[in-house]
Amino acid sequence: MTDPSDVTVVFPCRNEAQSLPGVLGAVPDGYHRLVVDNGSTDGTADVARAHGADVVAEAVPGYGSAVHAGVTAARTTVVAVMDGDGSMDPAELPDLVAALGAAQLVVGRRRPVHRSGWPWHARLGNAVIARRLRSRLHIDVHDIGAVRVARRDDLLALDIRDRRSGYPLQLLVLAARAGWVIAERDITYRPRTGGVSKVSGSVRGTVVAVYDFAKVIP
Ligand SMILES: Nc1nc2c(ncn2[C@@H]2O[C@H](COP(=O)(O)OP(=O)(O)O)[C@@H](O)[C@H]2O)c(=O)[nH]1
Ligand SMILES: [Mg+2]
Repeated sequence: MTDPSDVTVVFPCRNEAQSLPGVLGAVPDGYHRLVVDNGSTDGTADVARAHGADVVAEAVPGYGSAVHAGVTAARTTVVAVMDGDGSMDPAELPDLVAALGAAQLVVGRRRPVHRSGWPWHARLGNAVIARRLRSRLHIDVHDIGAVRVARRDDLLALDIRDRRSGYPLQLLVLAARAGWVIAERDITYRPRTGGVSKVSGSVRGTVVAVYDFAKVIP
């Protein structure tokens, strides 16, 4: 069993000051909280510190850039990566951490509990890509891994190079090629609890994501 003090939850955040108090407050006791801030202008870093998180500032923009900085900065054996927008519940993480015993990578399968919050084009794109991962790489996933739990050393050894939206997908592709055992667990998915979407809820974010995915899809 993993000791909670040996787990760091990495939250990539850009302008998530509204959601962070609730998110950080829901992190299970003992887990380290690490917020990676990418040029936020809404006080994200101060709010994060005030709610018990360590903060890493990353100068290079991009989701993958923030995640990589967080994984690198973590000092625990296990790292979990989760969005800081309130759409996911850190209280569900122990189930995923427990599944790491038999697997090298545990990914969350987002189960929406609300009609809004997950745009149809994002859901469709996600389903199409997951299907392709199942047929081409023979891994049993139904989501592209927006939430991930793994051992830090394993993750760094995979040498994921994508620094934008393609990071989660490239991680799955490289993990499958490396022969990792990949487990999937359901997680609840809600509309974000403040702020605005940077990826699937904006036209620019969607275009960038489709472009980034196309580069790493097998
Ligand atoms: N640090 C950092 N975080 C980011 C960046 N882009 C997105 N995020 C965070 O990644 C998570 C997912 O982004 P979000 O805007 O919710 O995308 P959506 O769920 O597709 O609408 C959120 O916690 C964002 O704050 C970025 O460039 N840098
Ligand atoms: Mg979101």
